[in-house]
Amino acid sequence: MIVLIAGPQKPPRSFQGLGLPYLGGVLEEAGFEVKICDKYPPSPDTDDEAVLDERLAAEIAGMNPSLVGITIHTPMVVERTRLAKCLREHLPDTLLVAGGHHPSAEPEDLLQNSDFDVCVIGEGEETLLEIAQRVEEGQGRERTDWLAKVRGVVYRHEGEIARTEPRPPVADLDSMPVQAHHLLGLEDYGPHPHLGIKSAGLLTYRGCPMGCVFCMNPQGRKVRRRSPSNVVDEMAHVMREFDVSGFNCYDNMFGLNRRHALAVCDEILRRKLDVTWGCWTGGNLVDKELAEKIKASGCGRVGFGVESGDDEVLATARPGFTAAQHLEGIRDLKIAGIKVTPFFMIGLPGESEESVRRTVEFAKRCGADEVCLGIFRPYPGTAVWNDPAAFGARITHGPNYEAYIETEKLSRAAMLECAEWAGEELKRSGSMKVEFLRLDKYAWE
Ligand code: B12
Ligand code: SF4
Repeated sequence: MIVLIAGPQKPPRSFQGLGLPYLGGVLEEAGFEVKICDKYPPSPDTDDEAVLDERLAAEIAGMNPSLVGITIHTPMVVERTRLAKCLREHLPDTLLVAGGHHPSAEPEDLLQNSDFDVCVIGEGEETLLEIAQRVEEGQGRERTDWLAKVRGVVYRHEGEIARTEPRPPVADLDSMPVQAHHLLGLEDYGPHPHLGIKSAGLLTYRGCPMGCVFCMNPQGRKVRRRSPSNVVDEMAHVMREFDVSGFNCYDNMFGLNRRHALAVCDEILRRKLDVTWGCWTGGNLVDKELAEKIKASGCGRVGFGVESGDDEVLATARPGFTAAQHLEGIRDLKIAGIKVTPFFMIGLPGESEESVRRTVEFAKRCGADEVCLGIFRPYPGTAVWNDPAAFGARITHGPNYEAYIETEKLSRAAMLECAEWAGEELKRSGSMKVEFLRLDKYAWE
């Protein structure tokens, strides 16, 4: 038995991650028995996550797994490390594997400061399968020299941390099995808050060549596309099997390859699939023709990564896009009748009072009914984290990868003031709903 853990979230859940269903699908296809845990065991007596971790670990120990894999996002590193400690106490001989954004960015540090045995770097399907097969053959955590032959891992070996050569990303996405949604318990996910209906995640391609300085993408830069028929086969299958009528497409940028995006929409239309879906894009990747096509194929909502309304900030942080292009993209989507939610970050390298004002002007001008504004939190593995000075910024580090950024023109205090002002100013304009997200509130500041 292999147990994979994401979250775990407390119900009600509505956004479903695709990482574990992909991993679960590949393991099941190879004959492994797999369980995905994405929620805590019911515990009406407590909300204390340390207690819940302990209960989850005891429950998993009862399954007697040969391997436990856990997804870790940077802001959750303390919680997942605590869960790994509980698991280690119950399962002294079980291989504990970490994967996802954080282990891909900071594997050495994670291994030095946790009970994990192995970090899988980047896309996990082929690497986890190989590890599972070796464990099945009898390899374990007491002697880890066998891991030297597994590409794409960092692992603990005789008191040292060792890294193997990188594994190339999955080349043929069409050959992958359908994600194991049945392991996720898709039945008890609630409606998607933006689409308003029960929906599943979807990827039509992987990889991103864009190189935004604030991004770390385990999929790497090489773009690999699924064939449109393979994408729509999966949509039809998931709708049939899981009583789902919507999809949240997590493609990094829908429309990055215009021909591919058009072909996916055409395939949905050709099969007359009655589906509602949402996606993410940016710049002018979606033009008038594509916007009309995605609307016709059921897309009701697009999250739009603008980030800044200032061209200088964009040139540093998000090369390849200008504010005018973002405006054009949003306009084409809106004209096609699609609900667009632009996302902005205050505090990217180069930010100043002036650039924040431009962002606010952009948000007012773009005609969105709803915008989402956040303060930029730097994450490990990104270009700006690795060398903030190269982008004219300073990063102050706290414990557990908590960090904030200052630019040449804005101190932390001034940045917070500007962000508050931006949020208030947009709310005052009265023309849109404003969501203000903060992932950078720290006790140590
Ligand atoms: C859907 C989603 C969610 C969902 C589901 C989360 C989940 N279980 O995956 C919800 C809404 C719950 C969520 C919440 C959060 N999320 Co989120 N989320 C996403 C989103 C949009 C898509 C994820 C996805 O399914 N990708 C597609 C799959 C195929 O890729 P993947 O998840 O990377 O998985 C692959 C590899 O990473 C690896 N892998 C992943 N896990 C594991 C585990 C093992 C054992 C192995 C071997 C390999 C492995 O193999 C997978 C297959 O190739 C991403 C953005 C993005 N485009 O990736 C953000 C993203 C992952 N989230 C992010 C963050 C910060 C969060 C939150 C911390 C936000 C918050 N404070 O609330 C929480 C934390 C959740 C938690 N409890 O742990 C960040 C992570 C940044 C970072 N450096 O860590 C991202 C990148 C968004 C961003 N750009 O800021 N999220
Ligand atoms: S933020 Fe999006 S567009 Fe930029 S590099 Fe990351 S995935 Fe690509």
